[in-house]
This record gives sequence, C-alpha cells and structure tokens, in this order.
Amino acid sequence: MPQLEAIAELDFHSDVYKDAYSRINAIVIEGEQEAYDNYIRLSDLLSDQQAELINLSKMEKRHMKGFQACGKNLEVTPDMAFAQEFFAGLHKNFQDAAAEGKIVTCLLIQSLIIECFAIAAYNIYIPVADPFARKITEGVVKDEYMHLNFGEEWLKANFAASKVELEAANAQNLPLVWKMLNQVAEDAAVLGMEKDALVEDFMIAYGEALSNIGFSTRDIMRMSAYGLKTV
Ligand code: PL3
Ligand code: FE2
Ligand code: FE2
Repeated sequence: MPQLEAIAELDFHSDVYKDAYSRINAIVIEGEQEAYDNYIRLSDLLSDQQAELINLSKMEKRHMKGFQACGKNLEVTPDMAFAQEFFAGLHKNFQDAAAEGKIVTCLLIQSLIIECFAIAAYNIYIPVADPFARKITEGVVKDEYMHLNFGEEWLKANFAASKVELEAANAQNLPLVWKMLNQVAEDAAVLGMEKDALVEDFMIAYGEALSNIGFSTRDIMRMSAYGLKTV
C-alpha cells in the first residue's frame, strides 16, 4: 500500500516537499492559465458557442487563482519558467492548429488531453494533499469533468467529419503526454502521487472520452496507448 505509506511520511513543510511543489504547483498554475487562453481562442473559432466557452474560460481563471493560493499557503514560489517549458509542445501544437482553423485538433488537445491529464492528476492528488489544497482541488476537479464533457459532446455531434483529424491529432499529441508524465513523475512521487496511478487514471478518462465520442474499443486501445511504448 504505497499510497498509505506515502501519506504517513508526507511533511508539507519539508524542503524536499516544497522543492517538488514549486514545480508541480507551477505546472498546474500554467496549465490552468493555458486552458483559460485556449477556451478564449476556441470561443472565437466556435462563435455559436461563444458564451459557453467564455464561461469555461472563467472557470479556468478561478482554478489558476486557487492553485496560486495553494502555493502561497505552503510558502512556495512556483517555478513558472519550468512550467512554460513543460507545456511548450502542447502549446505550440494548439497555436498552430488554431491558426489553421483546426477546431477538432484544438478540442482534442484542450478538452480531451489536457482535461483528462488534469482529472487524473487532481484525483490522485486529493487524498495526499494538504487540507487547504485538498479543498481547492476537490472543487476544481468537478469543473474539469464539465470541460471534458464539452469536448466530448461537440466531437460526438461531429464524429464522422472529425474522425480522421482526431486520429492525426491523437498521434501528434499523445506522445507529448507520456513525455510530460515522465518529466513530472519524480516530483509527483515526492507529493505521494505514483506514476503508474497517473498513467492508469489518464488512460481510463481518455479511453472513456473516446468511447463517448464514438470510437470503437479497437480504436480506443490503439489510440490511447499511442507513443506509450517509446517513453
Ligand atoms: C485544465 O483545466 C487544467 C490543466 C492542468 C494540467 C495539469 C497537469 C498536471 C500534471 C502534474 C501532476 C500533479 C498534480 C498535482 C496537483 C496540485
Ligand atoms: Fe481547470
Ligand atoms: Fe479545465
């Protein structure tokens, strides 16, 4: 029961914990900021759902502020330069897709990949978080399911026309997720979060999303493990 041992050993005020937290906290702050930017961008691209997307973007801004408060509460300064570098690959792919008007790719990156990554990470963080951060994260994760649902619903309604682009966007972006997970694994472990659990929860959330959109089990197996063996 490694998770339980980890809980017993966690010292939220130790230098080791705070050092790891300075990067993980920055990652979630940057992730929420980028999610804000991405939903604003999507609100231009999907003008008929503008109001809803702006609403989602506002939630992301609130999440960002919540996680900033978590860092402050532990007297940790988030390493934002590290976090920007961490998101650089997904950031560039989203920007390029948006510039080409590729809504399907944008939705796959933000509403499926990033939201599933957040859902997996936050659910695993909640039981090992300090009490202040736990409360904040519990509130945030509920919203992330709504964001995932937005992407699922849109892609489901446009499945036939989106399928080819979704497969290509998956192949382009999923390897980046495994790379990001590897980069964060050591720091996450210091916070009591296990890499295997993160991978597992991500695959479950992402696989369920692909299924809801309309992909077959065979497609889901192939797509959700894409690039996993090479990391
Ligand atoms: C979308 O609404 C938010 C995007 C955030 C992405 C988060 C990725 C998290 C990976 C780091 C794992 C540790 C999580 C710990 C939580 C404080
Ligand atoms: Fe969020
Ligand atoms: Fe979100």
